[in-house]
Amino acid sequence: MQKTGKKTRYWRNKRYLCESATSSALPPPLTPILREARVQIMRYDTMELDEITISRAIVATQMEKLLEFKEMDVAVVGGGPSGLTAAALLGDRGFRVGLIEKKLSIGGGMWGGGMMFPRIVVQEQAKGLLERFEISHSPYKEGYYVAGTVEAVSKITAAACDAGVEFFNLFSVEDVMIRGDGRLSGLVVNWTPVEMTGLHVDPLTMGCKIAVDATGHDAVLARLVEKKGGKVKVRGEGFMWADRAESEILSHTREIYPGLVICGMAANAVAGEYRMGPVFGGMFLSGECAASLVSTALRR
Ligand code: 48F
Repeated sequence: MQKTGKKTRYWRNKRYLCESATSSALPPPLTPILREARVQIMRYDTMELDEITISRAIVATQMEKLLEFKEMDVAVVGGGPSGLTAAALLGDRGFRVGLIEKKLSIGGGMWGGGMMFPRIVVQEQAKGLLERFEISHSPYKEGYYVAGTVEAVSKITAAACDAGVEFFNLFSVEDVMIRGDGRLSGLVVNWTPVEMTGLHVDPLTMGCKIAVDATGHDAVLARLVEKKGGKVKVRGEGFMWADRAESEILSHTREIYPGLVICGMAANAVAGEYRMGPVFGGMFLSGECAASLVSTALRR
């Protein structure tokens, strides 16, 4: 007799269930599990979905969030490892934090690991943050830990969600608001597709008490302030020198302009510091450091 595997039986039952649910002929007797599944299908059959309600639900709730975050405590720009860490830790401390990310997905340079091998290396000093976000990691050599990029992005993002951080993806920051008091007080944003297509569409603004530039190698906010005459100098990043770049990053994580804290690779780019490649401990620690600086400034 031919043996039937678990998988084959599952699919045979599923096909039978679907066919019997739609067939007008009397089906053969159902097993208790199939009977229960069929009851569930019948129950959903009685619920009619309305397309307009679906659209209303999306537009109404998102508009509410947008209005709520028109004036936030902290705007973190860039959802890479440093921005995500800063946002999650600030949300945990009870601040209203919005994370603005120009791409569709959050995670920045973490997804790509090293040359598309989806692994990141984290050194001993940042092991505590891997543990805090419950990212599984294995030791490779003394002081070197390896983690999967998908898990790393997912777990820090989940921590940020749990901490109440609101995400505005596909939003591109194109300018900053600086008024007479010489303090950064908000961001000028537009839809990324508008930026990509070069359409002539005026942007909108989002107010914040403090902004974190976590835009990576481009150091977007710092460059904007520099370009428009704020007293900021972006020196541009140097060659690859992982040890030096990682050990100096915390000294470059600071408030570079009133209301603007810089972290992650952007901090090294502003300082003219070296780059480090796919070792990510410095990014996590810089995000943590930015969160402490912001929270001290806001509690002052
Ligand atoms: O580049 P990114 O991951 O920055 P990071 O947190 O980490 C750097 C590492 O990934 C890696 C490295 C370390 O080992 O060298 O490169 O410093 O994430 C920056 C995020 O900012 C977004 C961008 O899409 C990315 O997800 N971003 C850049 N410009 C804008 C922006 C903008 N104008 N508006 C909104 N988001």
